[in-house]
Amino acid sequence: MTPRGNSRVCVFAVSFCLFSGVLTGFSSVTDRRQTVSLSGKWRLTNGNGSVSLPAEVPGCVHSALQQQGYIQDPYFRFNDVSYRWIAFDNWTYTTTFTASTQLRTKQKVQLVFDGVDTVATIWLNEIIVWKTDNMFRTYDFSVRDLLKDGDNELRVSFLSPVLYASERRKAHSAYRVPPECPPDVQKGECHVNFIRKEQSSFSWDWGPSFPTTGLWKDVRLEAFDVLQLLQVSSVPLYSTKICFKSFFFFFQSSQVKLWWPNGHGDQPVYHLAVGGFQDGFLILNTKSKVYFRTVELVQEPIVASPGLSFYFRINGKPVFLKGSNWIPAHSFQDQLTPAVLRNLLQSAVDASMNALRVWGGGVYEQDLFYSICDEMGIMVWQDFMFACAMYPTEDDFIQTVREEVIQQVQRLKSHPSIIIWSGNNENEAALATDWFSIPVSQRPLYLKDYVTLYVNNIRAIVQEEDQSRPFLVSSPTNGAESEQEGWVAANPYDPHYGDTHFYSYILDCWDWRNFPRTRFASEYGFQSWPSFSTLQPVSIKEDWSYTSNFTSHRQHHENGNQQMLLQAGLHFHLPNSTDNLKRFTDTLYITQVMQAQCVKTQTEFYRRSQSEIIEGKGHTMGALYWQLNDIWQAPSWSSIEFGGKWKMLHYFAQSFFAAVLPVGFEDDDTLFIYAVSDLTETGSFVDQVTVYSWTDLDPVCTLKSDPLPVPGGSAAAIFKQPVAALLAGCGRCTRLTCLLTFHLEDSSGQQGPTNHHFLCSPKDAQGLQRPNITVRHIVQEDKTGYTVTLHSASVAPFVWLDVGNIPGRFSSNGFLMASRNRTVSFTAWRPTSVAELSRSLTVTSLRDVY
Ligand code: BMA
Repeated sequence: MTPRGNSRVCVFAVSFCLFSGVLTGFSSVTDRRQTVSLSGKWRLTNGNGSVSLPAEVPGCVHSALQQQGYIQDPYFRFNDVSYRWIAFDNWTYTTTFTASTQLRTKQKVQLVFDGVDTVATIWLNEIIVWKTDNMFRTYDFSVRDLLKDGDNELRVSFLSPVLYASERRKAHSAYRVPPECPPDVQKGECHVNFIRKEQSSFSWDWGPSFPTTGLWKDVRLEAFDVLQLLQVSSVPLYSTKICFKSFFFFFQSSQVKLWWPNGHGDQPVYHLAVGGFQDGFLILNTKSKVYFRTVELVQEPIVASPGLSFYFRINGKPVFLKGSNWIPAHSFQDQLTPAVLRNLLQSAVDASMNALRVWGGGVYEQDLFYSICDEMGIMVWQDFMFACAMYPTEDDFIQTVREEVIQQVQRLKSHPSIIIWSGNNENEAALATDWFSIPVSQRPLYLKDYVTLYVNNIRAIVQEEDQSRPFLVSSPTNGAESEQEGWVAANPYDPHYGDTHFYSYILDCWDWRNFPRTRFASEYGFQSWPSFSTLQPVSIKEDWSYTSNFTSHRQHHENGNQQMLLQAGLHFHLPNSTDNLKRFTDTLYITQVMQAQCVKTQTEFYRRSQSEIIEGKGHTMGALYWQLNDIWQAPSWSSIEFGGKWKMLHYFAQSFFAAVLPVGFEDDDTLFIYAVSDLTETGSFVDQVTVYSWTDLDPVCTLKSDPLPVPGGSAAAIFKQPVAALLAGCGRCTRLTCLLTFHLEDSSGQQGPTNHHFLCSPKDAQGLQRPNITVRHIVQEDKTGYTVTLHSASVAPFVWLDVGNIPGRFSSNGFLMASRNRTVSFTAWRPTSVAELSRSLTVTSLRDVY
């Protein structure tokens, strides 16, 4: 698959099914096919008819109830629990429509549901046309003979997803399929693994329980006559089939421009036109976007290391994956707007990310998500939707999963952004490390179910449908080694193989020795709280303390709130204001400082480990922290709050994912600085270290390394000096009184961000003072752009600018201020003014919270 010389590369975006509504890429159909949208206003009634209201399709029951004023904002305070009843009721959607004579004279009339959530019976004119059981499938039925003159009635009766899951559990009496229920702290529903539905909708450790019901995607009628396809672009191609599985076109690689991940090149697009004729008439004219690239997952022996490598080669070039994990961006998918989606993905790119993992407990994202990733060069690691559980393997369950997988692979495989399919989230690890206390005697049973579902079915289908990208059975996994061990490795977290997930909230996150030197870090992270302006709309005054019922209600991870303070307390004084509100907002701040610094340390460790093998471990080629986005306003591992506001971590990611990055750390009291480069070419870098005293904004001394050639796609030590010697050479410095900043330079000046290294915990720093940061001025630069100039009297770590609920982002934030003046820009996402910004702006630094 590697395109060298004149080798061939495959075309993407040419697999499609003309009339099933699954035309991939962007299409504009100007054929004689007639489409009648049945989306829009429907009628919604509950089980006993006591509630009846208009409801939007696409939509869900919760959204309809809220829009019609039956319920408040489900995210407000404790409403997730108050509105639990909604998911226990059965609900029916009804609409009437007319089907013209002209429509009914077509050879075929299909009723198409792009998404039914989840267990429903569909009636057309009092005749059952189908029963559905899978939110991740489209359903279409031939209905021409059921349509009549005048009004036609379409009715979709849903069963409660919670009761259905529980019934399925009861029916599966032979052995349990754990976990039976989520932990109490999640306040969720049980047996979600028995229903093909967003697994996190029954609650997760970062999300509420809102088991939705509804027609969550479009509904329509499609009427058409049989088509003969005569020509595809300029390539003559004859077929009498209506529906194609895949076309493959082959080009010389030199003929096409390749699609590259963000930071490695452009994402050139080609347009494919398909025309169809019948009886001399043009009856079909569709357009699709086409991109070209290759992907390989390289698992091969490494010198001086047991195990196998694990990295991606894109268009023949090894690429370090930098990014995060994506979860559903809303409990009610119908409320997720294209603008929000685009903004989140833009935020990923703005933080120099080149990859996201669509995590297996959510949903296969909508087409727009992948199209934007294509455009922006975001590589997608696509899980199938199974997470943190065992799953049943009855025939009907397997059948519906098979259809789901076929449809999803066919829908998505034309996107170059998707570089890998993965069978599930953590289910190999759950089995291998016995999360669910399965008796040894029953283990073979569960292993058999595991292999049946992910290997014999999902993997087999993917291999048939899409040979263009790799498939992994699970994440984390030992990959090829797991396969050798019968698909479930003894230790799927083995750093010598595959990818790992690693979490520790107790170990000191400032000590890189606590992190596994893995081949590929696909999950790691720390929690923080969102900012006050995000919490305020869903809470009231009595909620605004770290010990309130609200604060503990929103925390779905056992001991999460305490863990954050314990971790923060290792290096920072905790907020102690006597003003309750200030103590609360300061505490939100300190959790964000902790999270940003922890994830920074861990990510930098992974990036600097890419070229080394130490004690048999290393060659790390991916860092995807957990998690990019939020589903509601609550504490979580995210770097972006619900609503799009960047946490401090996201601002840090801008730097720690930069293409050129200096990384500082200590080993045995020796300071090392590594130059990490994602550039294509070798760069010659010098490292400059500046030593500051906590008391003074004038540097104590500066040091420079010798120039070092650093090949593109590598990390190398550029500076090394025992800390004692460095401080001695610097005069009046000790570990407690001084800190370091450093950056890389080449002949054209500074390359990459300025980084910092603390020589002690800031809580022990001598001379750290309240910096009395003042806002010198705010200036409007253009329609949405403003600059804010700050003045500080002394060194100030973690300087945080917050403009409350004015949406937008700063050019940098949470920074170390080691200069008297600093100007940052602010890009507003809605119209604002200097006056509004001045009123809203607060500036907090570490020394301001205690
Ligand atoms: C992981 C994920 C999620 C979870 C996260 C934080 O392992 O796969 O299941 O939300 O950890 O606990």
